[in-house]
Amino acid sequence: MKKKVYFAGSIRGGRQDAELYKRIIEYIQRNHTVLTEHVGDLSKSKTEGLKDRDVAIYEQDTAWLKQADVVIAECTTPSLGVGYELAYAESHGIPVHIFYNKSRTNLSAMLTGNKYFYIHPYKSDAEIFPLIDAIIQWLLFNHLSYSALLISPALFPIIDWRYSFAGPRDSWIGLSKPILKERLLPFL
Ligand code: 6K6
Repeated sequence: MKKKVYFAGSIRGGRQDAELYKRIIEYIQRNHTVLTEHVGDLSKSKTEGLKDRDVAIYEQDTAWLKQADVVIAECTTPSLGVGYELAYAESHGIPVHIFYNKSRTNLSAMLTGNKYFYIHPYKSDAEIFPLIDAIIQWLLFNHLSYSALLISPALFPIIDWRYSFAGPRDSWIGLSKPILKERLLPFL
């Protein structure tokens, strides 16, 4: 299942890490959707854009934030916009993972001190990619457990509890194939 990732990285705060943002975005895009591909666009400078476009940028970015499954932010280059996005995601209950190169920056206490955020200090860029895999695996696992939790009460009336512990060979907690057919059909 494809996850929607909001990648946050500095634009007007400075473009010195834009190359790294691009690599992270491309890595996530192998299997998932990055809503904010432009953050890694190397052709855009920090002075890019007309002020009258800013309202549209704010509205588009906050709409994307609301739909995101996760925010992944690279915060080595400090950015007011990224800081705002992190707080916005927190206020909407979206999980936030923050990466920063600990030899280059001393991250704000407003981020490191907030237990809502998952903070990932790293030494070399290569450490970022396996962590991103783990973050997305965790999201997928949570999604599955949440679906199982929602489905389980629905299964209650169709389970034949007599077979729960010692059922026929083709049954799983009382859900043998004929029982499934007989009891699921009326719901379909
Ligand atoms: C497109 C590509 C480069 O510049 C643009 C036009 N400007 C923006 N387009 C889309 N999102 C933006 C733009 N400027 C800032 N943002 C959002 O704020 C991004 O999602 C970044 O994560 C964050 C960067 O904030 P600043 O304060 O460093 O600009």
